[in-house]
Amino acid sequence: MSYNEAKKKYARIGVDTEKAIKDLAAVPISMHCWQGDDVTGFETTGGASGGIQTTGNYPGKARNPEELMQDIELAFSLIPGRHRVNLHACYGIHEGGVTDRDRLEPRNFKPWTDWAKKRGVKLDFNPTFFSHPKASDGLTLSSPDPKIRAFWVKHGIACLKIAEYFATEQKSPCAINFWMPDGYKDEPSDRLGPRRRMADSLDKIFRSKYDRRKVVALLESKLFGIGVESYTVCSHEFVMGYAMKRGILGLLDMGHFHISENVADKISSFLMFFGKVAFHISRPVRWDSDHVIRQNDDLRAAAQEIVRMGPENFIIALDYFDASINRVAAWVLGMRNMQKELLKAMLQPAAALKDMQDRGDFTSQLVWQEELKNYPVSDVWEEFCRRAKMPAGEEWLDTVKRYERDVLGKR
Ligand code: RNT
Ligand code: ZN
Repeated sequence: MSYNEAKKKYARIGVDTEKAIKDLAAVPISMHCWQGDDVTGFETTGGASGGIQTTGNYPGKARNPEELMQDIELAFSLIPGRHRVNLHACYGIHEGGVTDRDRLEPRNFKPWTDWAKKRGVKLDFNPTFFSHPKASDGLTLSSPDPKIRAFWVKHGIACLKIAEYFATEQKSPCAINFWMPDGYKDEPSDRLGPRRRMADSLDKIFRSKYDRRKVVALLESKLFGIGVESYTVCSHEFVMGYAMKRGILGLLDMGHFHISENVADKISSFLMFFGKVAFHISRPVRWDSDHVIRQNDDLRAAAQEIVRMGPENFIIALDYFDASINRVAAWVLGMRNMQKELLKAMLQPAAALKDMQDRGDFTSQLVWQEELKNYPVSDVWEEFCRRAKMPAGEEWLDTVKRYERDVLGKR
């Protein structure tokens, strides 16, 4: 079917494909720099630690800022639309010795802002509370040791300043996400103490001077991690309560809940009480494995909620790290999958479906939900890509393969 036929078919059910194409082009997705090098960063050569883990050793990973920037550029050349890059504090760029996390400064990120300006991308940020000797027992802001807490409080404050610097440089807000791995492997004897210490440390960080119009602070919850199977300080309830009370935003990561929980169902409640929802789009397979996102039911459900509630009310960031496949392909595939699911949701007759629900016509609702799955989404996607001058189908992989041969393979 051609785009024009698809357009007519959608028009018959009250869906405007032109509007969908325009709307999709306006949704920025924050692409996580850490897929490019298995969450290694530029401080040490060790890999990620602290409840997260990459598996695989596919050749060609980025070893320095130049390589990472080059790989991101290639990925962006195959992804329609204007997107953002999400940096972690461990991706600071150091000259003449590594500046420790508590003393990081905007200057450690100047090459990133220079690069971002040149490429026309905006940056988001994350403090890094893991892969560090002072987090080797998995405790940071909730540690019983006041010196350890003080160190990480300084890190949090330093990162707020860096996020503010990004916002100033890019003349638009920067989202900064706080995720702390803190927790215990086995049943703790005190669940309250660590949570009190965590809240107190976070208070110290968020009471520091930063411009709340420029910096959008997020707090990410988690159910468990490797080595912290029994207790995670920043659980969902802790995050909901803290964020609500202190006027910051909670962040939902799709891999941080019980595997049978429907994360998409949480969105509407978050939106009601926070006004905005921040998301880490990920894919857990049996555990928080951070696989590359696929066009599966979970992603479909999340994208539908995002579209129904207005993408402008969301901070959409990807969070996965697969080291067993080409890392640039992992980015491109995940970003395009997110966009495809958003497009599918934008091509639904939302008002009609809602009306079926309200009328109690669940037969029609079920039939329509299924029939819509076979509507010609791909023709609209192809048109979207054609207008953005981007490859519409799997031919993008040829470019990545060529890059693998000519660039990644020589690393
Ligand atoms: C870990 C969290 C966190 C990290 C990134 C690297 O479980 O999901 O968001 O993946 O900060
Ligand atoms: Zn996450």
